[in-house]
Amino acid sequence: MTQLDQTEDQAPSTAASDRDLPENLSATEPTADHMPIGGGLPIIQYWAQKTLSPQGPQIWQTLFHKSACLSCAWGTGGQNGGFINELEEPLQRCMKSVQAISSELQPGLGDHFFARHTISELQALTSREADRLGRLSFPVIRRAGSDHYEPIAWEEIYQLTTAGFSLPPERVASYSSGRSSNEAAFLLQLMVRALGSNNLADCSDLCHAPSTVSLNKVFGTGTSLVSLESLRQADCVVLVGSNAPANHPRLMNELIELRDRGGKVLVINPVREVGLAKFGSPAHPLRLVQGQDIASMFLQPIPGSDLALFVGIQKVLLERGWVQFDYLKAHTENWQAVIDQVAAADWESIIATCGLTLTEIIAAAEMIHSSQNVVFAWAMGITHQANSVDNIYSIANTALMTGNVGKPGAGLMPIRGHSNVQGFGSMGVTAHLKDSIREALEKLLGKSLKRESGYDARALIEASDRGEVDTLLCLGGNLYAANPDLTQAKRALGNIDTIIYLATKPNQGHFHGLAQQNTIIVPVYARFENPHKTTVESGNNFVRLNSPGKTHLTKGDLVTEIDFLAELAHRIHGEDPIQWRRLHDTRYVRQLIAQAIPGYEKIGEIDDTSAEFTISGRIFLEPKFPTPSGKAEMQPTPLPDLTLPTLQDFGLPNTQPSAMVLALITGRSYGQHNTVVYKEADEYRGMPHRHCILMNPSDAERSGFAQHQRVSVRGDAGQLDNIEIIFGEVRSGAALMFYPEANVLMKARIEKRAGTPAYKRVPVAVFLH
Ligand SMILES: Nc1nc2c(c(=O)[nH]1)N[C@H]1C(S)=C(S)[C@@H](COP(=O)(O)OP(=O)(O)OC[C@H]3O[C@@H](n4cnc5c(=O)[nH]c(N)nc54)[C@H](O)[C@@H]3O)O[C@H]1N2
Ligand SMILES: Nc1nc2c(c(=O)[nH]1)N[C@H]1C(S)=C(S)[C@@H](COP(=O)(O)OP(=O)(O)OC[C@H]3O[C@@H](n4cnc5c(=O)[nH]c(N)nc54)[C@H](O)[C@@H]3O)O[C@H]1N2
Ligand code: SF4
Ligand SMILES: [Mo]
Repeated sequence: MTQLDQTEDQAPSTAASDRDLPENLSATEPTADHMPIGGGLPIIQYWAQKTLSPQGPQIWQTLFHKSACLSCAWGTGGQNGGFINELEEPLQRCMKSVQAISSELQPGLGDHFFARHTISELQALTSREADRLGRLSFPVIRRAGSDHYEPIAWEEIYQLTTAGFSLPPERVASYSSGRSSNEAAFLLQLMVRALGSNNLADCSDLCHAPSTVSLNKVFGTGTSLVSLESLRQADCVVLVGSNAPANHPRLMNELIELRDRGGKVLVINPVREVGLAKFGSPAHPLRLVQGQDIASMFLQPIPGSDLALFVGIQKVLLERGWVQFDYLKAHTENWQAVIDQVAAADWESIIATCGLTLTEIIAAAEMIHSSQNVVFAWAMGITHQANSVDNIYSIANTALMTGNVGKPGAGLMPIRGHSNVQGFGSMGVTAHLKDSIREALEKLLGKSLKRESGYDARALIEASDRGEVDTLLCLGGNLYAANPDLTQAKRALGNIDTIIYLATKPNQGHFHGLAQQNTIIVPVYARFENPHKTTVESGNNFVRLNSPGKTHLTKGDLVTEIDFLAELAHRIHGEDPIQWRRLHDTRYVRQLIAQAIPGYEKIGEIDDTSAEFTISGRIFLEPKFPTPSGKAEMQPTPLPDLTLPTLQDFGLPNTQPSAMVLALITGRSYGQHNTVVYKEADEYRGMPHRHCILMNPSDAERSGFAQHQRVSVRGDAGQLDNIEIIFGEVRSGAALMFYPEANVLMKARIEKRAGTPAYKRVPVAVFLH
């Protein structure tokens, strides 16, 4: 494509390299050498490069701003300053935080940008190129049939949006991504529910929904049962399906300190992620270069088989008399059925399913048994599976059998994704609302609300594909690229009449996810720019207060999420029964939150006290749970069937040479945040660009493939050609590729109870074209 022009609203200090245009991007990329440790010197180099660049002073200023980090849910930053964690300890912010800030500090897109570039042209941009265009700073609309976005006046935006939301409530919906504030989230769901719609899809539907579903079922609570303080008292952490060195870097310091005090870390991951073996943290400068051992034991099961491993561990516990029956009898229900199931499971099936040896399973059980306080933590390797809810049950059962829930230093800890994704759930942004919140909202609104579940993210795409959705408001995110089967996602969004995207930066979704009639992009302020206070919730159940800030986009025409939603709600609902316009005042929103959201009472005083707080009723230091019986309700866990299709099922002859079927893991590199790519290469995995497949060398050689060879990868929804083979420490039979590029490949196989796609065990054929 032709060179895209520079953005016109130049920020005072912008790194020249950041303004490189798409053609030049690859020139600035280093080639990927394999890093021997996670973290390490590249982090310091990145910090130095960014903070000493012309954009540096702005980055520093933002890092010191009293607001929570934009990036992950570990929750660094807040009222005490950008570098403080919830135990008020001063810490560095990780590199990802700088990446996220620097991306929001880009200059604004000029108001003529979209006149100069057609949408067809913009559709050719990669994720990184789209992000590097700069900040959205003027509202634009794409009208039916046009190949351009064009400027639009606010009045018309509100008219079109109000008209869109005046249609039958079952035909309107929202989607959100967990970067916005609690206040915006609360307002969004209140507005949509007051219409009579529960179609509040959220990125958590594609992420930790299985954790919410399963924890609620077993413990009557949907979030982590462990506080950061409690994690500090653990002497063993079982880390399952998480690439924390890349995605939750500050968690690595906790693991380093745990190892330093003699504790153990059991890592379970089909990919031997280098940072999980050894990590160099800037918080421990003496060991930055050579790194610190993280995993005391590293198990690489077959993708999707964790449940079998946990049942195996339980079987060892049972056979050796290590199950804490006193605890089970006193604090759990249904334990006998679970024990019977474990006793009946045969070793042969367990071992065949998980692909680990009996010796490895015994060693894992011994490690858990011999520890005093064990925290079980997990992320997408567990939730992105067709049986993810059972997966989490199996982890919970293991924790309960060893008495590791409901005491200091132990428990269950889902490691959340987006920096406020958990807050969105707490605020009631969900297709499946808890009765307690519904009742509180009914009181607030003075009317009864619909009880049936609405559309979650996948159901929203399916309904749109059937032509059953007319209006969609997206509060952040990239619904298009986050979904499986991008062809379907594009078609489905194309059936919707009106889509309104509230966003800080352009992404591929804005160019591919076009509505049938009107697609509107509303530019919004980032967290640290809002002129009012807001709050967010960390994955450790801690509420952070964000101070007001300023934007560098002084020539732009942006709106705050709160102002947009409050104005829209007022136009849709008038003054009854809530004075919707009062909701422009975030303090008032917080007062409503204090009334409606369980555990959030203290938010009502936060404007006066500035006191951040742990949400009440979430952290369990005693084995008493908010279930009907007060006990944990254990669930049976059937072994999964992990049979892969054959080459023939992919339309290839079974005898085809140089071809094989693999279980593909799709996930992130450390240089991306979800669908937004900041950096093409992943040095830690030795992947020089985004179009690589990480394979086990013995698998490759057995099928006649060589390192660096270019192959085709075919799934049940699409094919990618010219993919470079990179050898890596992936378990035999598995492979890894990057999302969102890989999302063209697969149809969604859905975990039925949670609605979450199985992004981590995607059957694919790899072959020579
Ligand atoms: N830098 C960065 N940070 C992020 C994000 C980002 O995109 N970039 N995204 C944020 C969000 S929204 C989220 S949800 C989190 C995601 O954080 P993670 O869950 O850590 O991220 P993923 O890359 O999806 O994959 C996690 C790991 O699961 C492993 N895995 C795959 N299949 C299996 C399996 O069957 N069993 C086991 N045990 N492991 C398996 C993969 O090898 C990988 O190491 O990170 C948050 N933080
Ligand atoms: N194959 C595969 N697919 C996956 C996954 C996977 O591992 N594999 N992971 C899944 C997971 S865990 C998740 S969470 C989803 C992520 O899905 P989403 O949350 O929908 O996607 P993001 O890429 O995080 O959204 C990024 C966009 O959010 C906007 N944004 C950023 N900050 C703000 C803000 O403050 N306000 C507003 N209004 N907008 C903002 C910007 O425009 C940016 O381009 O993807 C899922 N899809
Ligand atoms: S660990 Fe997460 S919250 Fe903490 S600084 Fe890094 S990205 Fe931000
Ligand atoms: Mo996520």
